[in-house]
Amino acid sequence: MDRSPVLPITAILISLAITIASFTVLYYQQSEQHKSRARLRLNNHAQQLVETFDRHFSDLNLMLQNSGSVEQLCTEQDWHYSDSMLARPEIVGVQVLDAHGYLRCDNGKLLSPAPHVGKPDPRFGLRFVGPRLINHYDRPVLMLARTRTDGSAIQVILHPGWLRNRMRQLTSSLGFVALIDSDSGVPVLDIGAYSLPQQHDLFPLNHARSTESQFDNNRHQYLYALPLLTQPSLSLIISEESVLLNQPLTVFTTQRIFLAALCFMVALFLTLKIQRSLSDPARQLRAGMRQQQFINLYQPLVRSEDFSLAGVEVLMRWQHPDGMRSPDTFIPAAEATGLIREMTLQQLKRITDELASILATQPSFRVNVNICPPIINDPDTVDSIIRYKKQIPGLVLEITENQMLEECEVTAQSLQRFRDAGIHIAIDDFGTGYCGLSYLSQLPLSILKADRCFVAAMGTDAVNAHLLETIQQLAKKLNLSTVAEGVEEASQALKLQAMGIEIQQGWYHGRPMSPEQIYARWLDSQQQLSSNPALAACYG
Ligand code: G
Ligand code: G
Ligand code: MN
Repeated sequence: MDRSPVLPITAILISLAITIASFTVLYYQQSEQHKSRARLRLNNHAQQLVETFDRHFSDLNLMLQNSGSVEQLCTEQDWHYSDSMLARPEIVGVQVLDAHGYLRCDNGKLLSPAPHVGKPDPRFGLRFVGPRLINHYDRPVLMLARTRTDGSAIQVILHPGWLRNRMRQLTSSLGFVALIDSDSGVPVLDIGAYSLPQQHDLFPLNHARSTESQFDNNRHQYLYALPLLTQPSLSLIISEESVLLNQPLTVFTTQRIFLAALCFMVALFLTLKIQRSLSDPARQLRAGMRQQQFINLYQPLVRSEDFSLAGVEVLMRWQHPDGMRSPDTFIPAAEATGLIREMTLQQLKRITDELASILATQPSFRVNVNICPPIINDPDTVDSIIRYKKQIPGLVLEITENQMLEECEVTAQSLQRFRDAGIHIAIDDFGTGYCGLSYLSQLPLSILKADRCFVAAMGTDAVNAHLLETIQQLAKKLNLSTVAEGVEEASQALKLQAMGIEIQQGWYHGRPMSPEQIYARWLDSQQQLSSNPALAACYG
């Protein structure tokens, strides 16, 4: 049977393919996770920084709200207010403006005369100003300011270094962090190379946004931006080079190698198991039976005296998708698995279908079917075969001599039951077995089919040249009829005729053929009979 596909090399290749595929999927998933984690980490940095700024700004807001009047703040007694403000690390200056726009004191120092710097913004609430150039400061400053109910305002100047320090080292040198104007995206304070996506609709920014694309600087970057809660006109924006975020994982880690090895072993185990079950002979035979791939061929059995068609030997073939298979390739497995029983019953059913018209018109038409010990030793199958006697009146069962070796009580009983049912038994390949001859007289047999080697030896000077005659004499003594197999030449056919052998079989008389061919052959022989009434009377 088909044991060839069970080459472990295919199983290994399949398992290897499965392992590589799983490994790739796993690696791809882990890299994707790795990438999204890198982005999340950046987002978290930004959120934490915004929280820090918000915490400080909301403290300042409270302090600006809960301060005294301009007069109180700018008298020497209350300078401790400025001192407490200036003690905070994020503040470098505190300025008090009166409602008319005069700067009344700066860092707790009364200014006299007070310079006019412009009326405070009439809107309440914390506001952010800057970067702006102010007297005494040699560079633009960032301010938080609040206008109070009396129209006066307090401005605190933020320590740019304090802000910058917090924003430092959150990205690589290729990325940047910036405080920007939420409406326009113009940076107020930035660390790194500030740039924006080439096409974007980020501004005005009123909620957290992220995007990844080609930036104005022609680099591919990831960006995350979110407004401050305490000061929504300001947003924090953080950006990093995509290549750095997408840095590939190490391909072979101990964990992944271990998983791959495990996967390979499981895949190999399963593939071998599946292969084994697919190439299981019983499974293949059953599939063949289900798909009706087993067919009958019929080889003519002819009468010696006139070579007219006396019947057929039914020979099975397997029309496998890979090509026609001869019985030697599958009968042994069918016997070993016991499937031969079902196959033989199906074969008998096919005979009744294919030879229906012959069987109906010529009940004496011989139909030789090969059987084997698993059939003989199973009483149910014996029953089933016996039931076919009605539809196939000329049924003859062939069993090889060697199979008689396994002769036992059951065999004898089964053969007797066949005999009682009128089914004749032929000994196939007679003369080649290793058993004695005693069974010939003990078992209910009808026919000896002399092995084809005896026909082949006839007329030669081989030692067995005359054994066929001996077999014929033996058969006569035992009241058995003789069939000669393997007749390949006219000279052999004529010799057998002269010897008085009843039935001949062989390529000379016809090869195993299809039901249609055997039917045509039978029609021919019927016509010959009808043109010869004397013969017809004999064979009717
Ligand atoms: O047809 P071929 O010469 O390939 O047959 C080879 C052998 O297979 C023969 O000895 C024949 O007895 C056996 N064989 C053929 N058909 C059947 C069958 O239907 N059942 C059994 N049991 N043996 C068969
Ligand atoms: O063992 P059994 O008699 O069942 O075998 C029959 C087989 O012998 C057939 O399947 C057929 O293929 C083969 N056979 C039939 N006639 C001839 C013949 O004339 N010569 C040879 N060599 N084989 C034959
Ligand atoms: Mn046979």
